[in-house]
Amino acid sequence: MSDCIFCAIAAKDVHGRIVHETEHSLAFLDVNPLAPGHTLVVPKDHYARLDDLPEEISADLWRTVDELVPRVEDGVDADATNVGVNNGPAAGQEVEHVHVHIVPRFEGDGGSPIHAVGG
Ligand code: IU
Repeated sequence: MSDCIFCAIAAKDVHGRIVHETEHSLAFLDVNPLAPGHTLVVPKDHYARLDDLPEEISADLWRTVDELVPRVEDGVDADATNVGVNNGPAAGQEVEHVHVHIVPRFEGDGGSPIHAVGG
């Protein structure tokens, strides 16, 4: 998609702080991190929502997330991570290109867990 920032990063037309790459997925540091090491994992091709992903690309994406979670935690010496997707604008998705957030968490950091609506 021509005006998509994550497509541009995946195409290397725009600089991203890329930390990992597979055949179908790319991981890079969030430009506005919620915590040090906040990483986004995206499919290289443009898909807006999780249920748009073809099976092979979805499998590659989640395999990449699985591999990166411990690496991100180790990299910044985190105690835990929040891993999540804002899947659609009503859920807070601002960039309409699927991205999985890996947010490092530290004991007592005061950050928010993912809560149920109204929780
Ligand atoms: P959201 O789930 O769509 O709300 O998250 C979008 C994220 O993309 C957000 O954390 C931004 O800081 C991040 N981001 C980025 O890393 N690089 C960019 O050029 C843009 C947004 I625009």
